[in-house]
Amino acid sequence: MSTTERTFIAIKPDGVQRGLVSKIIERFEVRGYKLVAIKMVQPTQEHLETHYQDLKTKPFFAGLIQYMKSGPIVAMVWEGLDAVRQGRAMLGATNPLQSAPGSIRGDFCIQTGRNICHGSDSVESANHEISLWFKEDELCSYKHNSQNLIY
Ligand code: RTP
Repeated sequence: MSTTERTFIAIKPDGVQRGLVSKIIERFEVRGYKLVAIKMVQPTQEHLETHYQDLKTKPFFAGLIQYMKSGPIVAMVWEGLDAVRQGRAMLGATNPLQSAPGSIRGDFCIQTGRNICHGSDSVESANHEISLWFKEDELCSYKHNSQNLIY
C-alpha cells in the first residue's frame, strides 16, 4: 500500500530562466500533491557540493555545479501518496531524450546537462535534501483538498 511521503523537487536555473516555473508547479498541483514549502534560492557552491556529494567523483561534477549555480532555483517540498517515486516519474528520465512524452523533461527539454528539474530518488534522500534546503519552520502545515473525501 502506498504511504504519504514528502519529496524535494527543484526547478533548476534553466527551468527558471526559460519561464517554466508555473508549468512545472502545475503538474504537481493538478496531480493532487500538496505543496508544503517553496522558495527561490541562489545556491552557493558549497551548498550544491553538499547536495550533489554522491556525484563528486563523476566527470560531469564540476560542470553540474557551474550549471546549478548559474542562477536562482525554485526549491519545493511536495507531499502525497508515493510522492518520491511518482515525482521521479513525473520528471522523466535523467536524459530527456529517454524521457517519455508527457513527463516534464520529455515535454520541455532535450539535454541531460540542462534537464530543468531535480527530484529526490528515495525517501531517505528526500528527508536529507529537505533538511538541507529548508528549515523546519519553513515546512507549512495546512488542510489540502487531497485530504477531503471529494478528491
Ligand atoms: P537529479 O539529481 O538532478 O534529479 O538527476 P538524476 O538523479 O536523474 O541524475 P544524477 O545521476 O543524480 O545526476 C544529477 C544531474 O547531473 C547532470 N548530469 N549530467 N553530463 C552528464 O553525463 C550528466 N549526467 C548527469 C544532470 O543535470 C542530472 O540531473
